[in-house]
Amino acid sequence: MITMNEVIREGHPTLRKKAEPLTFPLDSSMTELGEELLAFLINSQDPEIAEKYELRPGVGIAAPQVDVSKRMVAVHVPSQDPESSDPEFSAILVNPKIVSHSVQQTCLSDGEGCLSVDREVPGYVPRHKRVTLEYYELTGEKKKVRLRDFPAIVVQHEIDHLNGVMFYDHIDPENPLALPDNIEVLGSEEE
Ligand code: SB7
Ligand code: NI
Repeated sequence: MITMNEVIREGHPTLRKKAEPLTFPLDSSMTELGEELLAFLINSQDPEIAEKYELRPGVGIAAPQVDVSKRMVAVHVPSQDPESSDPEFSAILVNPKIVSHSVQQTCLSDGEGCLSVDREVPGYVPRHKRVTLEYYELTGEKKKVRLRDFPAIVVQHEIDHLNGVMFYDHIDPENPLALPDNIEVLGSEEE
C-alpha cells in the first residue's frame, strides 16, 4: 500500500526529471504501480482510512512522486454532486498527452497544493480551461477524452510532474496574486 512515506518531497532530484515513456505490454510491476497509485487516491479520500494511515487527501498522483520516473499518473476526481457515487473522472493514465487545448485559461481561487510540497505556496496557477487528452490504459487501449475545469486542472498538474515541473513554477514571482487578462477563477471544490 502506498502511504505518505513513499511520496518523495521537494528537493528530491526525481521531481525535476523528465519521466520515460512506457512501452506495451506493460510489465506487471508497472500495472501494479498504476493500480496502487489509484488505490492511494481512493484511500486518501476516505476520511477513516486517511486518518488511520495519515494520508493527505489527493485527487491525483504521478509515478515520479513515488520515485518512479515513468510516464504514468492516476487521477480520481470525485463528483461535485454529493448524491452521486461515480467520480467525475477516475483513471490511470499511461503516456498521457494533451493534444489540444482552449485559449481560455482558468485557475483555482485557492491556488494549488502538492503531495510533494509540505508548505503552502500562495498564488494563482494559470491552466488551460479545456484540454483534449490522449492516453493509454494499463491494457494498452488508447483513449481520447475532453476535460474541462477542475479535472482538466488536475491532469495538467500531473502531466507537469512527468516533465519535472512543479505547480509553483507557473506562479508569477513578482505578484503571485496577479491575474492574467481573461482568466476565469474557479472556486475550488467546496463552492
Ligand atoms: C490542486 C491539487 C492537485 C492538482 C491540481 C490542483 C493535486 C495535488 C496532489 N498532487 O501533488 C498530485 O501531483
Ligand atoms: Ni503534485
